[in-house]
Amino acid sequence: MPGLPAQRLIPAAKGLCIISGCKSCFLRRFSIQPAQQRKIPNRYLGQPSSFTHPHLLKPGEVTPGLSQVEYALRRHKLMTLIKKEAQKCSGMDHTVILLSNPTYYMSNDIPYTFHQDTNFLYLCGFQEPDSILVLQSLPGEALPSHKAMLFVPRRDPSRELWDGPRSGTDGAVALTGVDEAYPIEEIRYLVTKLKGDSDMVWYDSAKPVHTQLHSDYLQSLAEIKARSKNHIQGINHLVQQLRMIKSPAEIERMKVAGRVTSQAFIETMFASKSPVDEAFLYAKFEFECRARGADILAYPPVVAGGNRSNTLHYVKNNQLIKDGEMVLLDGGCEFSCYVSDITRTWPINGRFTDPQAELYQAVLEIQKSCLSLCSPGVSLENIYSLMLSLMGQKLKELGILKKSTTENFKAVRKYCPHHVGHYLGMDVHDTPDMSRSLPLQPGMVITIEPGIYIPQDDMAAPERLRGLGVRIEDDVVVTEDAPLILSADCPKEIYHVEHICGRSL
Ligand SMILES: [Mn+2]
Repeated sequence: MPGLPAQRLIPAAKGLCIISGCKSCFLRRFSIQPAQQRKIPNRYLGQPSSFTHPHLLKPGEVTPGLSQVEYALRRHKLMTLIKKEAQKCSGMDHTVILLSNPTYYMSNDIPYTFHQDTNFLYLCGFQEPDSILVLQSLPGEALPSHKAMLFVPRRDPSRELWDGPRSGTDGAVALTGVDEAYPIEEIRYLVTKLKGDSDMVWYDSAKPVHTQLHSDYLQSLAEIKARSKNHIQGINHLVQQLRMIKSPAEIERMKVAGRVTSQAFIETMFASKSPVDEAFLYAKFEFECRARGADILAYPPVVAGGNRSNTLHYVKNNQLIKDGEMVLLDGGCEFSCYVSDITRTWPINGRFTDPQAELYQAVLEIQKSCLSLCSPGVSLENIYSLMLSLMGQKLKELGILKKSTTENFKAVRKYCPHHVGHYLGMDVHDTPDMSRSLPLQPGMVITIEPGIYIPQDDMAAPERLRGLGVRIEDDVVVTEDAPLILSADCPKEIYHVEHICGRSL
């Protein structure tokens, strides 16, 4: 926490370290730090800071747009949830353990671009691999009072020569605002202490995100705790519960991601020509996102021309799109930890044929009806049911299904095998363990993405529609009033799409 009184750093124990119980450790770890030492160091850290990247972060921000106070509040809310869950185990001390991601390698010693585990990132904003966040209830104080600690890689000039600067313990504290930080190896002192019976450990031992850190430090703890009933519990579902509802600062981040992606779509539509390689549109879309400040694409985009749009996760993106065909582009970017996920389908030569326009308009009308339902109290499952029944009607009007099939959802699902949407946030399929039956609440962000897919070889469908696939996807914030469409700048009316594409002809 910023501005946390320095005295809070002194443990209640009488001159002994609460982790290992040793006096030298206490002197080193819990000495009162003058406030200025918690200022951002005047040098490069393992991630952008307001000192090195003033164009990205303001003073007091951990990641762009998100302050130390915001992160501290998230940790406080998590401990409040734990308090509710843990009522039956009164008198116990609670410790939350979250692991960062490891570095993944493309080959030998060539790393992929590092991407942080989003639960870990959500709670501290620290962007380095091989780190652990620990939240520990304070002895003698009621939850949610706690101490936040980061265990991070030591500074190491020989490694930093290759990988770039590390934040170190002082940088980690100053940057994130956690109470304390230690070199990663020192987690073993904490683990030893936690083996006792009065400690409840909140840790996802069944599926650790960093298997090396787990086996080096936490496996024995997880095994001991698993034997004593109720002494270890998963934490993932509680973090996801918090992540479902976005704060105003998070919504602001997502607005930027939606706006940037919409602009990238417009530029990509504008650059459409026939014939064109799917790879060209892929590269154009990525360039336009990153040129506007996006960190990376949020997922491998689908750039599917013609009949390939009927392969839902088509990501090869290596075929030529011919004159007269449509392209379906499902793409999004990550902009300072938050993502977008938008789909548009457009004619590559700038003009819809009659059958293309017929199918496109049907999907657009279904999509708009679904959007109008995005209000508090309605669930994604409710919207899905509406989508299936509207789609049944449209498929009959198009001559694809023979009879009105408002109840025959199985036949409809053949033409739209996926759900109407999902939660969106730091991950594309955000908070995946949260049920889609939950009533929507203000602050939730979802996608609405109906599609109708008619494969080339579907002899049951009218010939004019075979080989066409259309999906239209927007990102939506649920509010007390009308839903806020984050991708509103991305054209989707037929006249608008033709206007944008036509500019390049
Ligand atoms: Mn989606």
